[in-house]
Amino acid sequence: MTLAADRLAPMANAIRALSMDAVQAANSGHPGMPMGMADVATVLFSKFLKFDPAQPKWADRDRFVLSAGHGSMLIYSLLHLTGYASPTMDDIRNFRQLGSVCAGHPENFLIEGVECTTGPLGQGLAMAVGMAMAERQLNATFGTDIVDHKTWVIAGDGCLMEGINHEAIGLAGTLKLGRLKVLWDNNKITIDGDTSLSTSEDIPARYRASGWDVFECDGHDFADIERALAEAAASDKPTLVSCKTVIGKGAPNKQGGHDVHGSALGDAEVAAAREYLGWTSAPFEVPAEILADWRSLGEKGAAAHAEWFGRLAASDKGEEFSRRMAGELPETDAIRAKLAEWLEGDSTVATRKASENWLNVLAPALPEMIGGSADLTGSNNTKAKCQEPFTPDNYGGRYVYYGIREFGMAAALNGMALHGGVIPYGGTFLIFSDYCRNAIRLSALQQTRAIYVLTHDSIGLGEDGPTHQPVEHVMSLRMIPNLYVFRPADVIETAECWNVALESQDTPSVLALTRQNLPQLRKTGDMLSARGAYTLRHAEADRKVIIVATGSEVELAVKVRAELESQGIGTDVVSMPCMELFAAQDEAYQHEILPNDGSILKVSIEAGVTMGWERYTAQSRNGGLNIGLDRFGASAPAKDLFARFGFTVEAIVPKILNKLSV
Ligand SMILES: Cc1ncc(C[n+]2csc(CCOP(=O)(O)OP(=O)(O)O)c2C)c(N)n1
Ligand SMILES: [Mg+2]
Repeated sequence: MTLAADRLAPMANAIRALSMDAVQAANSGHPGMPMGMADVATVLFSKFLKFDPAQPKWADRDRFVLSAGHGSMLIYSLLHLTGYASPTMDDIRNFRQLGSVCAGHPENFLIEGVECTTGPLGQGLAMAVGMAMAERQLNATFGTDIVDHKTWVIAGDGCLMEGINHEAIGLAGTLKLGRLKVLWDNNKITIDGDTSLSTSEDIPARYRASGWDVFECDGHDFADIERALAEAAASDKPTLVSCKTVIGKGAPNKQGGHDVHGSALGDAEVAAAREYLGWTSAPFEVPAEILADWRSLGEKGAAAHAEWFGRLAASDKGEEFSRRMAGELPETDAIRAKLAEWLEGDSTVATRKASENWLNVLAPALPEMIGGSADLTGSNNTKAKCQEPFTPDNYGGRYVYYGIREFGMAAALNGMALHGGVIPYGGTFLIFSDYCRNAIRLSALQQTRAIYVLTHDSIGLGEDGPTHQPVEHVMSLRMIPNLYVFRPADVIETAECWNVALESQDTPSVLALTRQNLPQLRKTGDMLSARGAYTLRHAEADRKVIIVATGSEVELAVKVRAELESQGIGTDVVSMPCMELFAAQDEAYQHEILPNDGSILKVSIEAGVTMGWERYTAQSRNGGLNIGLDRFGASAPAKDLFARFGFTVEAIVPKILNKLSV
């Protein structure tokens, strides 16, 4: 059914009423954006968006991203009004309160109909690029019968002003993501005031220059909105629709000003808005006929969903598609067999190279893996032989050339993972994890299986010097909750860490990998890295010392141990490729590896900041010892740097002996 324009205005006013009342009840939140975009959103949901409220996770639904996440009441209103089970009216009543799924900003892990967590401006749109990429990849793989949907975004001035916007739209334009449609809430207002205070950019020109189509509409004229959205939908280019709106539209004394952006309207203005809009219902009540119009939209979606399901059931690719969308890995013995074979080998390689070698095992077995790099393919070793480039001419490709767009890449990984059906990974230098850090944080918060291949992980990269040498990065990434930070020590641990990363559906991973070669240290054991830490070498003499090390410093720890043992000092070496996984083990296991025994000296060795290592060494003889690098590195060959900064047997053994003797 199609709703006539005179039915749309009350529907939009329902959004306005719920938004202003919820913000008023919470005395906190952002009424301006939902009220300003209510008309555009109503046209989008009633005439264009493909969705089925009864099945929020329908694989072929259009994706809707509220990039301007501060306007969260817009999406909560839309989901409730169209008949999604969540949020309920009670949730909306309790907007921003403990226990309500209607959090301050939309959270994908609280409400099924929320595609991604937004609020950090710019990232919603950049994640939408990843969603649109996943859609094309799966379309190429499974066909239009099964995968054929758009990604719609509502973005504000802030989303377009953020630097990541440049990266995101450049990538989308180059990849010709024609199913990506961005509706710009062009209200010329941000928090501080008029946008002219801070920007004079010709945004349509910038988008056009990036390969986008641009249309414009009066964001409060239903017919004009419908015309512009129809033009956008018909375009085969990624498309921006500049929707000229009035922030806070409907609040007669406050609309159009920046005060309406982010604070409750106040009782008097809420009453004035009711009058102005002709809205006579009590707070959190929607007249039955208006609600019925909203609910009628779901029926259309249910029918489309049912037809789609018929096509899926009839397809010989249906089962594989469903497996991928469920995020389950295929049954394969090849990977396990290969790891057993590797254990018998004796491979001296950089862990970045080990990662590449392992990718050449994984990628053929897991067709859902989509790799890429931010212009460091040859350094990150991220491309498997079987992966063809993902290009506008070949969306079936599985390797993305992201260009020098670390933040955009990281957000795209999130978008792809959230879309589902693909397992994305992307590479850059570990030092540039700072460039994408907030997207890594959002991977963790959103519980996406995004995998970051971050190479050149310490001063061991050598000559590029301190601008390129991570010092604080590994430890600072460990501070992000729900993120696995892996620093494998050799070829075996690298493969194991990859396996754990792939099996972790709700946790993103960072693989911190070396530039320099490392010897194979392990010949036995099955997936020991999955426990986060394990005893790699047991003391032969009476145990007095336990050395805990990660990555390239495990080799050094093994050499230090040999020297200590030769002096009769029994020493364990614990390799700790993943602190978070070790912390998740039961206490018995943790105490077996690192006993709470004050007679044993615990020593950490890691070529990075020592802060944080006390957790594992302080319960120890004489307070333990932390060998690390609490300063910037320098430009020189790696061997000279390790010597200069004390990462040698000669420098470390006396320190340990000294600690043992005091
Ligand atoms: C990365 C980031 N920086 C700053 C903020 C804080 N912030 C939230 S909304 C906003 C203004 C955004 O302006 P606009 O997108 O035009 O939204 P409008 O005021 O029109 O609703 C700012 C600065 C944020 N959420 N994310
Ligand atoms: Mg604005």
